[in-house]
Amino acid sequence: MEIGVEIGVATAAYQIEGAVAEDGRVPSIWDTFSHTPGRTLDGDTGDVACDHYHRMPEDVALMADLGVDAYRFSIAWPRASNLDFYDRLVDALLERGIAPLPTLFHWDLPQSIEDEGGWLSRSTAERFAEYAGHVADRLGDRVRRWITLNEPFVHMAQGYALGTHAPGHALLLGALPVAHHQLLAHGLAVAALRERGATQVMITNNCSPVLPASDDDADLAAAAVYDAFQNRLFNDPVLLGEYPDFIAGALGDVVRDGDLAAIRAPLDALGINYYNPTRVGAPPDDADLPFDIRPIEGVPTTAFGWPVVPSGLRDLLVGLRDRYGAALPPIYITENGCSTEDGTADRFRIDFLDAHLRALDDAAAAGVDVRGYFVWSLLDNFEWAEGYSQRFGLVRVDFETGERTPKDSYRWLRDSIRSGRWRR
Ligand code: IFM
Repeated sequence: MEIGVEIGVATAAYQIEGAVAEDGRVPSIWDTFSHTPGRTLDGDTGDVACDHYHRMPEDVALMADLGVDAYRFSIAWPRASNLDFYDRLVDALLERGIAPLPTLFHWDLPQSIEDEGGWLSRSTAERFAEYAGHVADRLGDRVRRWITLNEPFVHMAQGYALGTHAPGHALLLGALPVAHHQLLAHGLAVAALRERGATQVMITNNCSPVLPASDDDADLAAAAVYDAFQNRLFNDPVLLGEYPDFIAGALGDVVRDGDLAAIRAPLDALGINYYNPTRVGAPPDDADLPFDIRPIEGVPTTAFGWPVVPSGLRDLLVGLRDRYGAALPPIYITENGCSTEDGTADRFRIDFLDAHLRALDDAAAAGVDVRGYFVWSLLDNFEWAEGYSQRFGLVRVDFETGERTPKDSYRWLRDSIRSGRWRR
């Protein structure tokens, strides 16, 4: 099998760094949320996490030994006043021949910006573009590839619609302005990054093939609505310059003249995070939302209980190609992976990754332009509201001592990279 893609690993700042009060870092919404009783499992916080902030050289050495081409990490907006850590990280990666692929926003909004309205406020989009320019001013001599936002759908849905993530608002459909302001932030940041020499800019959307619960009209209609929220709300404006019809109507005058042109700034690639398909049916009469998520039966599940459907990755990518046609840029799978039980004998993860890489190969064979695949994640880490209970790493982390122990999947990936299996 020869899919010929760049192979990498992915992480995010709040999930691994720790050092939340060091070197000028200001509080983020995740500091506030995780320190609020009842918000995260067992009250876990990212205060220390994997202590990557102090153990970065060791983690870069792990990546070098793994043999990855690239490392997708995120820059903490709360560290904007002192980017020295990322300066050192970028240098360490380049010394080891690993291409840096930073994401500028992976959910850790500075609390001070949330206090002024967060993503409900249009001004946050402008502030994000300034921050993007500031980071590129510092790192842009060595970093030419950027991801603007990670999974803006999840940040809107869990952070502002359901309240299960920071900042913890439960506004249901009232959260929709968060989508537009994140998209506007993306568009303005693309311009700021290009002005500073960026050669590859993308956004990372998490997408999920939607499986209607039945052929009934009501289930089909609910599935189409869900598809519009998860798969089209953030892809249509970026790729086509328009919102799905009913969402455009709901957004009303949140969208101003010129916004969609900014949001549609040409992209060099689209980042896609894939974990599983979603089965959707019609909601009960008294439901708050216009769809109902149902379990997918008869397939294995991860430790998180997520269904394992590798063919969904191929179906998703072929579906995107069919939907967007020539408007679809090359694709990077910027996250794919699974949580497993604690331990280093993780045959489950090896089988998961192998099956998904085969599905990627199938998508490439079907004509989808796939350029990269990033495993989520290098390290076991802070899994948001689930705290440290869900382990996604190729490398086990002992959260008491910080000790790293490569798992079987790490050795499998290393061997498969060394064998040239994924090279053109
Ligand atoms: O840990 C998260 C990551 O932050 C975003 N994508 C999904 C991962 C697993 O839930």
